[in-house]
Amino acid sequence: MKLYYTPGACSLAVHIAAREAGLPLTLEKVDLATRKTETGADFAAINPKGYVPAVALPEGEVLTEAAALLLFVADRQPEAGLAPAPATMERHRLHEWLAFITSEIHKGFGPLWNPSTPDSVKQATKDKLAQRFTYLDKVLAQQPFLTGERFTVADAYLFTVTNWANYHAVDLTPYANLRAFLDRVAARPKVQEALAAEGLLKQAA
Ligand SMILES: N[C@@H](CCC(=O)N[C@@H](CS)C(=O)NCC(=O)O)C(=O)O
Repeated sequence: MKLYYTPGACSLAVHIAAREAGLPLTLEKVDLATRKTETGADFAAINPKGYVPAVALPEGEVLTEAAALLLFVADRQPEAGLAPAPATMERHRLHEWLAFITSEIHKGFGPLWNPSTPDSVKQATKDKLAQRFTYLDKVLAQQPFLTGERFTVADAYLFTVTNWANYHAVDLTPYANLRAFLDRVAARPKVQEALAAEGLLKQAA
């Protein structure tokens, strides 16, 4: 499968999940400003919604939406254990986390990416994110990953979007458990591979 991605964007979650699953993956970078891919293709013709992530499947279909893609990746390689079995309570909990991350954290950062957002709205956005991070910090005080002891695709997603705090001076200092979670996920070899492939690892001086 081919992942259309932009370095560090929400597509990174799908990238991490695919590597964790051991799925064969090719990457095609998208310039969101020009809507062109690195091979010169018109991205709007690939995903008319105009945003990453998008995955072109070997069968010829293009699938979009981070949460849907994360479940797709997990289900394509169930033995990797990145999602509980369908129709179990554990699976519903995973859906619950994916919906929370999409709507409260991923889109919770939305106004901070827009240069025309007034400062007052930026501050209100950060205040709301702080409430969500406080909640996550309490959950992660009890367990290493969102659904418990096991890394799932929801952790790849939370890792990706919480790291946007670094771009927007959102202070994560109060959330020791959340910061420990970010370190725990960052230390995973497949996560390091994904970060390196997207050019996101700092070079040693
Ligand atoms: N609803 C989509 C939103 C994806 C999204 O926000 N993508 C961002 C990068 S993280 C993007 O490509 N933004 C460019 C745009 O919206 O034009 C999803 O959940 O996958």
